[in-house]
Amino acid sequence: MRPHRRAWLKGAGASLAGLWLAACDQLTRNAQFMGFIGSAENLNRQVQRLVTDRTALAREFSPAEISPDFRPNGTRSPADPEYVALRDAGFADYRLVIDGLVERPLALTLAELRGEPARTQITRHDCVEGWSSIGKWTGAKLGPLLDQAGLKPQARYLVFHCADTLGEGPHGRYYESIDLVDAYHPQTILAYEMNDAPLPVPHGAPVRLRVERQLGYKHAKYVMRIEAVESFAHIAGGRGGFWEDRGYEWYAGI
Ligand SMILES: Nc1nc2c(c(=O)[nH]1)N[C@H]1C(S)=C(S)[C@@H](COP(=O)(O)O)O[C@H]1N2
Ligand SMILES: [Mo]
Repeated sequence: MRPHRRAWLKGAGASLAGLWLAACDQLTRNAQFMGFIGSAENLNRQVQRLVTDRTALAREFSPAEISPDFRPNGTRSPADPEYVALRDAGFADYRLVIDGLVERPLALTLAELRGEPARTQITRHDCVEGWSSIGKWTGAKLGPLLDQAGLKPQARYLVFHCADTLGEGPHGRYYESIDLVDAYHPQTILAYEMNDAPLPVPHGAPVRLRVERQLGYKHAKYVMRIEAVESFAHIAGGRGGFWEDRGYEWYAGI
């Protein structure tokens, strides 16, 4: 048995070494997205990136598995006057703005967004509150949109500014942020359809983010503007999102 075991161990060792080499290579290629390891959370993120492949796809499901009662959560109908006016006009005046650290800022109508490279996926949404639902999403792939806008080299995060006010005080507007690894993930889309129908208001009409390797609160609904930034420290509470400003982790990878 011993030689076999030795051979197996050698093989296992070699493939493990290969894995680490691949991971290191991955890390170096992503180096421009990472910056300095300044905090425990950053370190955590680096370790996460070493041991898992962040470009791996989230599991996709069959049409039969779609939840008949996908739960809306958080804001279900924004009362903000600007949103109400857009909604009452059937979102004809809606423009998805992509600006900040980009060469060519975009302001897309819904029709234009629907003309962009798209993807459909059936995925499971996991909320930290302890429920999950499966839904079918169609939307514009975020990566090609960013390439159209032309990210400047300093851009490290995307901030999603939403239309709804969920909390009290000066930072009550919902917002979120993701890094460029998640932004360019093939399943990251700006969804305008849910279960083959236009995205309903409770789920974020007219456009919401689907970032399938992250927990529910990262999936910004009612997206009005995507701002490319070098840092989100100056935005609202400075922690990168509405719930992050209230104590949730910025990195909510699943
Ligand atoms: N603009 C906005 N986006 C949001 C929220 C919100 O309240 N406002 N809630 C978040 C949370 S906690 C979850 S679980 C999901 C809920 O998405 P759903 O309403 O489609 O189920 O949206 C996320 N995105
Ligand atoms: Mo959530």
